[in-house]
Amino acid sequence: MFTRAIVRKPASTFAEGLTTAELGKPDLDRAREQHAAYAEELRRRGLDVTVLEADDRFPDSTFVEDAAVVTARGAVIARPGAPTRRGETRAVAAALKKLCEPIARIQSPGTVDGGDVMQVEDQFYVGLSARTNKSGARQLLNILREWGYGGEMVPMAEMLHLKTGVAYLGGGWLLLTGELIKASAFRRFDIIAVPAGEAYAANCIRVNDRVLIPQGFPLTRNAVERAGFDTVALDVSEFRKMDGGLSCLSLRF
Ligand code: CIR
Repeated sequence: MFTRAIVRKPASTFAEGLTTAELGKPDLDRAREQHAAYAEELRRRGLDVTVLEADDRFPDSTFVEDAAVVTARGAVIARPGAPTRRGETRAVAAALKKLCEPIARIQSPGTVDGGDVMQVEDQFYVGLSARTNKSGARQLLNILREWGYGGEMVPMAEMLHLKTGVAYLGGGWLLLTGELIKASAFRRFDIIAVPAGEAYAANCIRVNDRVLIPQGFPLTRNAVERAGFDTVALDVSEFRKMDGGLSCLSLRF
């Protein structure tokens, strides 16, 4: 069960962030509305939500998940792979200091984006993406090992982040798409393969009694419900335009 979340309001410079999506420019007012609805849904799931103020110096800072890895036994401040995102960690670290301990940090030359890190019970999977390098992954796994967690690296070639293509739903179920369907790390799980054309819906989050799923992906939603999960669909269209999704928008712990 999660009891807390941290989110950060979209910056007014949001549209200047990094993206490969080619879905057009995001509408800032809509993004703000979607963000408020997202935070409200987390509250409805029982979480105490800390809302950090926007910081216009960092267009991608609403994707707060990338700035840290938070566990029940401590938090690790990440070192984002994109240089334009490094400064985002300061405000997130300050917020985490009030909420958890111990706090560890990824050091140069290591890079880790939190979006590359998936927890499954006491095990962590760390994607080796263009953002997370081996040094960062090794540092992270060493810290987590000291806290009693296991973990492994997952090689990746195509996706932005590990959690772009995989979500742990609970009960041994993974939602998977693309290159990760074949990953040896995930063979022991029950798999829901995201149907063709709905790859974006692989970025879901299980929050206590519900799986939050992006709006507009009925095949995936049905598949998740058939596996026995209750779902809630949320509109995150403006975040999708900036390569972000449901998991990226919060730290949950
Ligand atoms: C970026 O490219 O870094 C942002 N525009 C999107 C980050 C999405 N975060 C995530 O998947 N955890």
